[in-house]
Amino acid sequence: MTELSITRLSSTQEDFDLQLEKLLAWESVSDVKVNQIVDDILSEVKQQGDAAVVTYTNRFDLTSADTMQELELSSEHLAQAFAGLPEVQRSALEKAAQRIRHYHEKQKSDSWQYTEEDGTMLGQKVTPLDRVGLYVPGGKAAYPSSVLMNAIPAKVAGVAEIIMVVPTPRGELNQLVLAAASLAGVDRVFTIGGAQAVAALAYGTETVPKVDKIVGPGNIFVATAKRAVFGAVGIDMIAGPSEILVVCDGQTDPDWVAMDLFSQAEHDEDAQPILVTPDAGFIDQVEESIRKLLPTMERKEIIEVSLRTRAALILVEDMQQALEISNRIAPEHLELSVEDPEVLLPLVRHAGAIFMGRHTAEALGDYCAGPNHVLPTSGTARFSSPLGVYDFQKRSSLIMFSADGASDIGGVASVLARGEGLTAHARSAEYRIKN
Ligand code: HSO
Ligand code: ZN
Repeated sequence: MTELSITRLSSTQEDFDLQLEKLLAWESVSDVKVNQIVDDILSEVKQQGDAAVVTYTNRFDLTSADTMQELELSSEHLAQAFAGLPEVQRSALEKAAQRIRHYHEKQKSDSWQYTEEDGTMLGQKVTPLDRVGLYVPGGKAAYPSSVLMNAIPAKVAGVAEIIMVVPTPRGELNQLVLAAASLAGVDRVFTIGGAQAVAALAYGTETVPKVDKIVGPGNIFVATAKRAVFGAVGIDMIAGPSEILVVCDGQTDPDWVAMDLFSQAEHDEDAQPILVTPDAGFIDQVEESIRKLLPTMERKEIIEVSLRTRAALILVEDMQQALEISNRIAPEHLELSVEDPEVLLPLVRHAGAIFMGRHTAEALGDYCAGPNHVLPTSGTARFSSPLGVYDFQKRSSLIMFSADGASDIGGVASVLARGEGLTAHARSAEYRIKN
């Protein structure tokens, strides 16, 4: 452990920009071999439906199902998973779900319309998606919290049916995941995973209903399959490894900062924890804390790789510069670990979620603060937003002309249509022009 060396950068070093770029470089998933395998699975499921899903599930998840029915869990089964949890876990899940629901209620948008003087009405009608597929990974990344974070906004949006898929290697069920599904109001659960599950959701099979959008994280096969079916269905985003950027004034307990960095590092060897501070002594203190605390961590092997390969401790001249660098990185999670975070907030332009003040551990946001923990990664916070109710609602434009309105504006359409050489358009509009 004493070997651990974490990249240190200083904004005054000559090659700082280059080093920063290197640090952030991240290959998004795309692999020729994986693409080929996924394409084969997708087309087989498309053609053979249930039979292909059962075959692939038995092969990859080491199960022995004869029919797709055997791979579905009843709602009683889910309810029992919830009822069977220890009381502390049940009430923690309930409390988290309640806070997530309350927060997301605020995101709901309503239809609107306005009427012009001649009686013409224009507006926008908001409709929830009919059916959504929720992918939940098996194994080490099976997070009940992610079930809540994906399913609750869909429910709040008014989605009629949520179909969850979760692989169960060797038939092992994760009771907390099932309990969260029950609590969040997931309608049906199939114990399938991988590209075959994505295909079943995207195309539908005899048993698995075709959905309109697939959300939820997964491994490279799942991500590749989601990319491939995009268009046939909607998808949420292709998430990269977790990231945390802590901007600190040097006054926070270094143990807290070290643990906050660990909290995302423990997700994944590729996770990226970064500290930015104008206090050189504080960098030494945090590194001290890291050395002291790392051996005590259950996931120390994962954290160690993340720290060694993707972390950085960055020294800057002042807070202003700290925020400039943060904006360049556009981190998934930004902690403003300072006395008065409100002063810095106007300087923040790109971040998935902003955790304000020393007491706001990012981990609180992962579970129960209320906002969504599905956030843009790999710099995509420059142009995208947390998962939300709006991802499960769509909008239709409303147009209703009065006779006077159509007559009035018909001339404009006619002129533009003739300019485009589209005579049917022009005449269609002209029919509505009075005399
Ligand atoms: N930090 C993860 C979400 C999560 N954390 C789930 C714990 N459980 C998203 O970046
Ligand atoms: Zn997390």
